[in-house]
Amino acid sequence: MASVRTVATTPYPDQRPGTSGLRKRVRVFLQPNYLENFVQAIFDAFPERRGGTLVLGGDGRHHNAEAIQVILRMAAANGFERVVVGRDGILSTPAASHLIRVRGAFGGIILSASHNPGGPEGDFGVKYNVGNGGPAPEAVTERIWAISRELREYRILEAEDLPLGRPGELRLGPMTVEVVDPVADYADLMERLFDFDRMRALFDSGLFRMRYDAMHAVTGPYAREILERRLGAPPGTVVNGEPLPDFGGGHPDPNLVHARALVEAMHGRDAPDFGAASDGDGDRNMILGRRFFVTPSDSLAVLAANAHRVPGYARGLAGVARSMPTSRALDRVAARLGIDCYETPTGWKFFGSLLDAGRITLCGEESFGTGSDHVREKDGLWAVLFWLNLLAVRREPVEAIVRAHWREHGRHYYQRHDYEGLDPDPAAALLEDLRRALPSLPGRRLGGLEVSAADDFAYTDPVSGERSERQGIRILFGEEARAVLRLSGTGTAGATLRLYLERYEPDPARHGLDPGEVLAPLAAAVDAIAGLRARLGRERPDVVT
Ligand code: G16
Repeated sequence: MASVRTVATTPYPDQRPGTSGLRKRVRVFLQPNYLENFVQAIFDAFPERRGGTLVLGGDGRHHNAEAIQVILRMAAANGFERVVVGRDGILSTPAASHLIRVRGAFGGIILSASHNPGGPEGDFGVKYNVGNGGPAPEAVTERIWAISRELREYRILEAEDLPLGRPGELRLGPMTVEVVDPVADYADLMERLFDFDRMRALFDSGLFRMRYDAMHAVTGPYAREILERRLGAPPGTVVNGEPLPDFGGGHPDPNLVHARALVEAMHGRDAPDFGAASDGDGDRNMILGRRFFVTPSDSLAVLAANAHRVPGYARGLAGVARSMPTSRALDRVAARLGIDCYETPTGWKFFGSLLDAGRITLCGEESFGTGSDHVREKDGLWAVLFWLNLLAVRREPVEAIVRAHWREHGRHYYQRHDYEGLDPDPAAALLEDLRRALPSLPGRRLGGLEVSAADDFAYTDPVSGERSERQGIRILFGEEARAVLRLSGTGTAGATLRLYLERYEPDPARHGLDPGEVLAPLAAAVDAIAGLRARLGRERPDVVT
């Protein structure tokens, strides 16, 4: 009979979850009891967990397999009755969210550092999702952090590793471990939302080619099942489809910089019609047409404007939401549709209450995240299938669809500039000084535009009443332009300062300009106020997306 061991431990001071769970270098997680402490803090935050079901899985990165075994043994020692775990410990983030919901689980633990690199020198992470399938809200993550700082012991079952390679039920002490196919339920859900017959016909026509880059991360098996098997796309449509613990040495972040091979293929002589990619844990997406990049903000707006063409959303949208730094292209669509558009702080967790209350159907972020009320996480492959459904209905190139959208609604030129690996103190001081200067900005002319308002974004959740402050500095130039500055909450090395630039252009004759050129005066104006280059000692951003 397996016995429970109570192990004495010392707290770690640095286990405060960030924008999306606890993310650290693998070597940080390898410190004695580091993982165990955090998992025990999660469990202790929920005394009512006893007898409940936990969903468990991760993106397969380095340390995933070992951590899954530890968490299983700890769940058995902490009163869970059942753990539903993906085969080999694998689940994409959206698939985990779906499983939590369909199983009525108490919650779920997802092991991932999302788009951050993996491998022994890379990153690892632990996220806790609550019973609605979404990331734990801030009140919960703060409670977990408080418990972690006082933690003196954790409980674990003494037992051998379980074989997780085949679906079926296993026993672990008093607990049942149910190993499930990570793909099946999720693929069925996609089949209910989208018009698979029409999408199949698009591939069958022989007039359409697609390239999906799984970046050697978790979505490979999902994309192969859905695109190549259920929709009949030719084999080879999915590239880099084998999940690898180090993502093949790549940086599984689907953007113009890190998904370079896909971007080059989409600009090549024989480019496919549609290109897409997803990230480490499958919740991000990038959408490309032939020689054409769709910004995540535009993608969200286009999906909202076209939702009525897709079966799962044909009944109309209850409302929509975007994170504050995301461009305001979505707001224009919402105004046209006569529905509400909510502006939330960065972090998917802020959409959960709006989705649960039925106030919104679609939501998204500039950080390559788009989703809907089908789960409570952003969903990379879902966004790709939404686009594919749209292409199958409209039978027009991606670029034509986006340009038509701009003609109708105007174009929001948009860029995000990331300054990475900064010394945290000067970066924080820069924002602090800017915060102090905010009252003096309105009325000033900068880069040919007049500042209409400047503030530090604060949000009160309209459903829960929860208040979140200091969520990013906004410098507004009326409807015409906007600059936002904030520190990232997902980095693991130093600080990352993000500058988000947006400029609205209603005139279709001016929709073909280079975003970098359109936004350069705004970037220079921000530099003049905040002193980015001088104070950060950087000539230019490390990544522009
Ligand atoms: C996470 C969050 C997103 C957020 C993104 C960037 O995504 O879930 O809501 O927009 O990080 O956050 P930050 O700007 O603070 O780095 P993911 O895909 O990394 O889980």
